[in-house]
Amino acid sequence: LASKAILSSVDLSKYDSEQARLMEERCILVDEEDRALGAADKKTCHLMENINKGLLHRAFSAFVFRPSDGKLLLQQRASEKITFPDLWTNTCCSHPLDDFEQEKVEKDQLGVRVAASRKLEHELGIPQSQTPIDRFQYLTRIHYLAPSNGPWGEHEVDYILFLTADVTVTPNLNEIRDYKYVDKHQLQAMFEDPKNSFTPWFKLIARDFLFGWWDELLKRKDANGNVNAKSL
Ligand code: DMA
Ligand code: MN
Repeated sequence: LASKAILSSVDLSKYDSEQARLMEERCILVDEEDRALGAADKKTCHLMENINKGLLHRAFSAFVFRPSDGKLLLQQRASEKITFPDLWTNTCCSHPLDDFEQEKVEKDQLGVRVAASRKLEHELGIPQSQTPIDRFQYLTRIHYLAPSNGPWGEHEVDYILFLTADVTVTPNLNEIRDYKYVDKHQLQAMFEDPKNSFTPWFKLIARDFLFGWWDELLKRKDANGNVNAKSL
């Protein structure tokens, strides 16, 4: 599959320069069983032209919940994002990178945990000390494909990670426009309001998994009455 991917001539100069630079990151290519096959740059991985030939890479979707009330932290993607700009989505998504040795480690999902902690800091300014990698709860991985705007799209094996933690958010405005904490009813109301648009993976995860897991999370409270994803 990797050998069939072509280096496309799509011109990134009309996009935000920082987001264009980040397209040089190297994603981990995988097969449908999530076996690592090598690496390719983020631009190559996110062109529908290559995705339609079967190019698939590894990703994570992190969901951060506030311990005191179990609310989920959402973000709205910045207009500068090349793929899926301006859409509301879960706390943070990105890719473990071939650029970092630790992020390639598969044992106990170490690679995606390390990547999640790194990107929660990069996108939301959450200090990594507030997102220790052993506190992420791995739930499952999903294989999905979704076109975005223009030539872009996603085709990923996506690891779903929950973290219940008090976090300090200092948004990186090149990555996120807005953020908010919601309970289940507030999220449901957001989904029902046609003024809001959401990423396809967040809609899929919400429909198939999130609401059920969230109920479980809210049932598991520690002695202080705080919810705790670690016990799921
Ligand atoms: C990619 O997210 C990962 C998923 C699960 C869609 P992203 O586009 O936010 O990645 P990045 O922030 O690295 O551009
Ligand atoms: Mn991706």
